[in-house]
Amino acid sequence: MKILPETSRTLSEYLLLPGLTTEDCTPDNVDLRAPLVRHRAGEESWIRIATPMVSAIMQAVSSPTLAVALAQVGGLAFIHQNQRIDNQAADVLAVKRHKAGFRTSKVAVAPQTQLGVVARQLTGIEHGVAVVTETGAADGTFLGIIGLDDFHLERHVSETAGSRMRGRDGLVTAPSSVSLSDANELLWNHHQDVLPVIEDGRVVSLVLKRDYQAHKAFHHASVDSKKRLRVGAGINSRDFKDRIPALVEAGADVLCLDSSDGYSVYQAKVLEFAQEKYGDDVFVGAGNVVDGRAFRYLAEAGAAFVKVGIGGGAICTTREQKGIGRGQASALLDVVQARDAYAQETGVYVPLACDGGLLNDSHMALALAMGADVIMLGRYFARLDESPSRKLQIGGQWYKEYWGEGSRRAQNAARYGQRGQMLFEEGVDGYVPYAGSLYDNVERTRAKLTATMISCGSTNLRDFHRDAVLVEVSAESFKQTGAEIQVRRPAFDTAE
Ligand code: MZP
Repeated sequence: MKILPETSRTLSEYLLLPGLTTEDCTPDNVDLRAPLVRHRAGEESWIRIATPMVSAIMQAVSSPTLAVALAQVGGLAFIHQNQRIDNQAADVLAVKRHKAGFRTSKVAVAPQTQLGVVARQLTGIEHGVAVVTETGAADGTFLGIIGLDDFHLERHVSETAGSRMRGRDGLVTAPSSVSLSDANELLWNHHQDVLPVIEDGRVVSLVLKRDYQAHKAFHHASVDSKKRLRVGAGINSRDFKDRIPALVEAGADVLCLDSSDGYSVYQAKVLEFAQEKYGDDVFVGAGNVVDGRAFRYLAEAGAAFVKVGIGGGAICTTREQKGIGRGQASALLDVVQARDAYAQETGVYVPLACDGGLLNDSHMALALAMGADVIMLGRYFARLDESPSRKLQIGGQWYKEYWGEGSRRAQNAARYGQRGQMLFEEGVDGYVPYAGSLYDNVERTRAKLTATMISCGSTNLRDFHRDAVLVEVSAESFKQTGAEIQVRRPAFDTAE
């Protein structure tokens, strides 16, 4: 037994000191691009993303809809592996086949939904229309469209979506094979503001006239050499011999082992399999780890990137259940040191994803300053319209469901199984406050990260890693930060 001569510290225990802000440090000059997969140190990574944010490999987080939205704003989602291989491959394919100009993010309501509820659901939704379906779920049978212009809240207060919607019989729709230019043609010819694209009686996407007018372009989009959106996918160390080929075939850009504890020979075996079968054509990330030994083991086994973090996730109870974990800051600082030493020795840079327990945007800035290349987030994305979980109202507030992969609900035996079954839980099943659209949230987070880097005098993440100066925060400083004040709720929280 050995006890490390250090205290396990969280990200909240650090602050950044401002650096010299020069004329170069303008928002337009700040480059948030991050490497995602291993490469020669000092050179560019094969896969770089313009927004250093990736989504957690979780049922409640990474759906194709979220993956499309996140890739559009420059991040990357990892479609979760806690599902049948063919279903996961179909999710990956859906993202790779996504067509620009077709919005997959939809608000859906049932015909019996009260208009007051429809109005609240649409508040803050930039495109302002909801799909009416038989079940009220986005993939239910399509009945019509309803937007804020279709009703007057006071006049129609007691009416329902079904009574005010534009029914499917009166609407021009298009099949999923329609091209964007044909879709726009239909919109203009039929004086419609929205065109539902239908497959098997269900809406698969919407084309909006206002997108055409706004020439909506995603300047940071994560795209491959064929301009298709990029997407990642989770794998496990059990069915990898079947899952990896199916995901590669579907077009996944990068894979990642999904495990709470990645320091194992099982991960090395998966990496070896991928290396033997695909050489350098397939990238497989590994983890999670919390120290330099584990990083080196996975880097030497060929990991494309390594994920850092055990026990910090918002829904995680691993520390209570198994006594395993490490404060995210201590884990990250240790692994960053090992990553840099490995790069120095071998000339190979293995990027790091800081995964779990980031409670606010400043934690992302701190993690990037400490040396993380990208941030993996679960709770952050679960709160948004694009996540696959249900949105519901509790005590007048809107929430979205969020459950851990170690919870009974997820039944993720490949990640958490004890002898192939789940004998105890390592995660909880709960709700997180609803926070609106991914597009708005990521834009705001990007603005905050940019502002932090400007204050610290850095215009790119490499300089930020090198030049950031951090201090530990005393318990007294914590108290001061928490001075009692009744804070006015920000407008975007009260929108619902
Ligand atoms: P967070 O962003 O919600 O704080 O954390 C997300 C991360 O928590 C995931 O990427 C994963 O590593 C981890 N996770 C997922 N499920 C559990 C669990 O049930 C968990 N214990 O710890």
